[in-house]
Amino acid sequence: TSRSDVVASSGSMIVVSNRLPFVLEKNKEGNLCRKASAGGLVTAVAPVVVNCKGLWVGWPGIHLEDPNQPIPESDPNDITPTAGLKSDKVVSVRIDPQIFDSYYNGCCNATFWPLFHSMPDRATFNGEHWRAYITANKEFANCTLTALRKLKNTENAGDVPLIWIHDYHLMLAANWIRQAAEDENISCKLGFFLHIPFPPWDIFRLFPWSDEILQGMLGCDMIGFHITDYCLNFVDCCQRNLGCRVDRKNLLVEHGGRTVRVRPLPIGIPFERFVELAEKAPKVLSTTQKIILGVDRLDYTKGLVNRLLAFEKLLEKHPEHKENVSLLQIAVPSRTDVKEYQELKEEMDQLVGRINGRFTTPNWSPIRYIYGCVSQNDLAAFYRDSAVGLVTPLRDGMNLVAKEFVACQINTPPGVLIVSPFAGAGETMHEALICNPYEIDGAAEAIHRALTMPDDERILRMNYLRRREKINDVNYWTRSFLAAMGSLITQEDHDEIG
Ligand code: GDG
Repeated sequence: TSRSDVVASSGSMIVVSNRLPFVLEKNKEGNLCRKASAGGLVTAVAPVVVNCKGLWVGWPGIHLEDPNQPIPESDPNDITPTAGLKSDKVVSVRIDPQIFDSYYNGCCNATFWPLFHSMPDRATFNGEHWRAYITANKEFANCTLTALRKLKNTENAGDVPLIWIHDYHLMLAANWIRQAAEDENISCKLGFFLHIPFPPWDIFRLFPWSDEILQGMLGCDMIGFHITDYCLNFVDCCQRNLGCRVDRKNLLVEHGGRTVRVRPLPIGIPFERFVELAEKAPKVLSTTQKIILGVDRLDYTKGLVNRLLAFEKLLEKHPEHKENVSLLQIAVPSRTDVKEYQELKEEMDQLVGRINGRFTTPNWSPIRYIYGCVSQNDLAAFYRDSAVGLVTPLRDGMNLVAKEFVACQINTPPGVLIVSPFAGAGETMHEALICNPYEIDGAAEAIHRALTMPDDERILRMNYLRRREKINDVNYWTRSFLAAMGSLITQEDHDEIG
């Protein structure tokens, strides 16, 4: 970590997220142990929490039978950023398994996920799921208060702790935390970040309890979204649902005698880590064909069906690519308990079979489809050695795959990134080829253009893309969030503290 990479919070911090930064599992001997999560978010936020002796509140990934079961320490060989998070810095949230199912699979993933991605036809509206969401959010709020009281009684006492709540699972918690903290005379700052899009008002108001969502979020001092569009949607909803006074230019909402700030804070990736992975990863693709790469959770928002159809159209309209290109699609199993996801799996299996059946020759198959997860090393090698990165969601908060692809483009000439304008990434990665995944012919043409793009144009576009992501990496994002909360410690302060 170079000096400029140091991110520190001026006070202590409590991160609240649906999942802890690791999951608990039973090993062969039946003992609980931690399994670290490798995501960019955890990598960026965990060191800040560890440095400021902060706490992390979240669900541990399994339903613990014994309420007093202690959280195990990390494995001594664990070198991930969460290893520094000692068990007394972790507050694990326990929720009745049935309630958890209605909250998580029901309200979060069958209601908010499709609705916030502007796919209301896929959303179910169910009072029981909503009540479970309220119960779960109350439990997260209670655990956060436990964490706050814990901080008040430690060496950190005296500073104003920052509470950072993550994502659509926890949109109600802030207001309850604020009220209870006020009642107990504990001061704190509350911030929220939404990792998915915030929908326009005419979609948002389809949710029968939409006022409660806004009131919950407005318990914060600052609310962050990836891009300005989502900020404006939120401000709009506050004005139209709740009648709040708002300032669109400065992104402010007046509510309950307070002014809540709203900010676009586009997330980035650990850029240098991906460069390093790409430099070290051994070659795994032994092929003479050019590879078009897709990497996604198997989710209907990611536009996978449209992508396969566009690739089929490419082979139809530009037969010169037959036997010369392959589509490598990695689809990571996700939310397999939800019906929509099981149906999508079926649809993909059939479509891959149909297209491969139609075009395969004795020496070539057009689609290589991996339903599963690959290692970080292999992923970096795929990113590095692909000619085209195909990121075509129908809707996506940001999309980190687009950013990881450009970070790994260390070869000359580099590959070409294609990105959908309906992803947050499409909003900022201007030098990518922008492609509307709804129009299959146009998408096929975009792939053709990427495959035939001259080297000098590839180099120029990729240089710009890489420069931007290198500067605006995930540490920059964390710093920006802390700065927006007034909690960023400056480099000078940091040097003084030593
Ligand atoms: C949500 C928002 C927003 C994927 N396959 C493998 C693998 N991955 C990793 C990727 C990437 C991550 O998973 C996926 O991130 P995305 O951003 O693409 O998508 P969501 O999971 O939907 O995330 C999204 C994000 O939150 C952050 O705010 O950008 O819009 O929906 O990091 O590398 N990793 C490994 N093997 C795989 O097979 N190791």
